[in-house]
Amino acid sequence: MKNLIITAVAALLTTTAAFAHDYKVGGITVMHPKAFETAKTANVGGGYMTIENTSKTADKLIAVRVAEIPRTELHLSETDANGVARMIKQDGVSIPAGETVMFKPGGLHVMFMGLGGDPFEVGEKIEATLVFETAGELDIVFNVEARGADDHSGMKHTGEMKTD
Ligand SMILES: [Cu+2]
Repeated sequence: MKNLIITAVAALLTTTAAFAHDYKVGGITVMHPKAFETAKTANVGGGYMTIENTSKTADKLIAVRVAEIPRTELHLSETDANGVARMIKQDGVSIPAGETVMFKPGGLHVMFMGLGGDPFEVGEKIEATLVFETAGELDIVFNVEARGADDHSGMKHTGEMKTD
């Protein structure tokens, strides 16, 4: 009977952790990493998440590695004075001490590049490793979700054009 209770508690904890979809390393917490489904012909997809730094030391996200995708970059979407939107490659993204940084459509995002012919599908999981300057490496999973109204995949993508 005792074993049965322990099993039930373990199952409950596992379920809760999976639902929360958060990841921690040092003072860094990464919340709800997600990506949107992409069209069959899309060559790029965006990754979004919230990163909180509860430590007293500034940190910096310097790379995102994904084994199955040719290249992954950190991008910032900006709209200039003429209303033209473009994406600018970032060498790293600072996560100041005690602050929370949001990666979201129209702003900072992870750019998965070179998808060619292998689109993201709803329910798919993208295993990735985030590399922080101070906290080190953190394995996370981006859940692929249905495309939102605020998706930016139709935007002009200068980073992609430069590198192709
Ligand atoms: Cu981008």
